[in-house]
Amino acid sequence: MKKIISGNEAIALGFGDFGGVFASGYPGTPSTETLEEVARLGDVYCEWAPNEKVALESAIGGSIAGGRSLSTMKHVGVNVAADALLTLTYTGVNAGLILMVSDDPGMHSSQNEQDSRNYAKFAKVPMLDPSDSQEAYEMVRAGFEISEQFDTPLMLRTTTRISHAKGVVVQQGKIAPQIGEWVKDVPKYVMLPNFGKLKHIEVEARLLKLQKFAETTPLNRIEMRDTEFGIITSGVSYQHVRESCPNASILKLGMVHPLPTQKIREFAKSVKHLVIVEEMDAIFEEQILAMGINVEIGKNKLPLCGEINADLISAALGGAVAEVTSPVAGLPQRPPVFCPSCAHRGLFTILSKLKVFVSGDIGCYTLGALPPMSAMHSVIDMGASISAAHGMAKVNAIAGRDEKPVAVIGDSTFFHSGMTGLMSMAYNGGNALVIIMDNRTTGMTGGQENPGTGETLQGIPARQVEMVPLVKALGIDNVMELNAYDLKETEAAIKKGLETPGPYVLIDKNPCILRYKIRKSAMIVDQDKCTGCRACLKVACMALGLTATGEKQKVRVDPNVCNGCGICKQTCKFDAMHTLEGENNANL
Ligand SMILES: Cc1ncc(C[n+]2csc(CCOP(=O)(O)OP(=O)(O)O)c2C)c(N)n1
Repeated sequence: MKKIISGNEAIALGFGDFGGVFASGYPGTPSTETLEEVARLGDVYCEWAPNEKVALESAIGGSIAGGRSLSTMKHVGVNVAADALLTLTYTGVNAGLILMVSDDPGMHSSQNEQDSRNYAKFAKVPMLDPSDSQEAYEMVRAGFEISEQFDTPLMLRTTTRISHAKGVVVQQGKIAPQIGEWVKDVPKYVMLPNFGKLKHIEVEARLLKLQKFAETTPLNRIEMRDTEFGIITSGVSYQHVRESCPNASILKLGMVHPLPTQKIREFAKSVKHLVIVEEMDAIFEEQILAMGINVEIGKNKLPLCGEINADLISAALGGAVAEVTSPVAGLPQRPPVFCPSCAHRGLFTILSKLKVFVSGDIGCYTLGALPPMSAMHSVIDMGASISAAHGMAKVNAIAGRDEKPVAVIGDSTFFHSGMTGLMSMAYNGGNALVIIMDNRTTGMTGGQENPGTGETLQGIPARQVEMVPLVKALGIDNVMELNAYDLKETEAAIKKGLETPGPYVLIDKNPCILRYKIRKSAMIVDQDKCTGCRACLKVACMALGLTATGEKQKVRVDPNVCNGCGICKQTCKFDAMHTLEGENNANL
């Protein structure tokens, strides 16, 4: 059967078709849809984990118990799961185990630009790098086979363009899942030093075997054409190379770790100029240079940062570059803002007013760092808001500074890795105000379920973790609830939290408007009362605009965009804003 699907959908389909039994992941662009698609298959078990470490460890358990397992995450998720990965490489697997990781060159939706091929090298595990949906699908099968044949976890890497671009996939025959034995094997699975030492030797030997395999597998193929330029490439870069240099010879690497050194030598000898086209780090290039092979064009002409495209390759090879007209040329810049009637807006309106130092985190609320709010002053990684605020407070105390930092974190991020930071703050006598924006979803990545939503990935009712008892159990005595739609209440609560010595937690429990499809009637502006002072525009809502140009410009509301939260109304000193029914919708 033929389908036109994205790389993520193709991997999910492959998981269903090639004997997949257990899948666990944590959302993160561009990987998220993979697990959602596995859930849609209906007949394969899958679940969201609270973070990537848990996801990978659960998949390890699935593999040990004999089921082909998959763990999905974005590139930075591997940092979280790395502790498990770097020892999993020693234990190896029982049934095949694939760690799917999606990189984001160009940082379309990420906090850094990280090349996961480094992890394959670091963990000494094989990695496959598909260049379209068909390959993504087939590499699930190859991945399970390699994982089982070599007793190793395997990393299946995508990048944004492979994860999200659609292509034709021809489905192959379905392999029914076969669950293997669940055996007790202490030297294999108990990584005490005496077993670990032996396992390390096995890992090095396995790598040599994998390298031999890389020489002959059809995953790595030479396409001989004109011998003027020979290009070594993989993943989406292969597509850009085909587009920009249709006549060039190519060594297309489907298995990007370990490298087929013999094949590379032969290919290099057979062409006049050797070129390496790889996005982000010079992983191939460094290894090929270390083999004593001259690379004429590589990172000397192609960027280390951002995505590579056909024009960049063409320019690097001295070819004619077609003039590119940006599809957005001439359009006004529009920075991202909170959705209309998002509760985060209420919180940041006040944080901005109070001019406190906000130790931020990763989620929709990170938009609070942008103008006009400009009320977030550090964002590092998931969970860092609380631990960093704790460190700031300690140093502030040593320096004799009387300012209490504010940490802002979402529910999904709190469950992911904020809880341990809060526990540390309680344990170590910290002094920060922590605000948990519990919108009952993982909003930033599209509204996924999490342990606080009361539903599983499949939408089945589940045990719901309650935030207040959880925070108290972590050692926090001062826990208050907050309604971020009410600006006065929010300001008072934050001031109280800042004045009270010691850790103080505020929890806003307003649900995500988008995820829960909450619709309220729009505001209207009484044009007779509006003075055009623009105070309301400071809440940065895209539903607000100005009336026609002229001296007496006033504020207007776009009723198709406004969701009637009433935050703007609370900033109006002239009582010019009302809902259509004339009522205040502030408490949604
Ligand atoms: C280690 C890691 N995993 C996943 C992501 C992707 N990601 C960004 S924000 C976020 C969670 C956002 O949810 P929440 O904290 O509840 O805030 P909301 O967006 O709902 O306001 C996720 C999963 C990431 N940036 N880093």
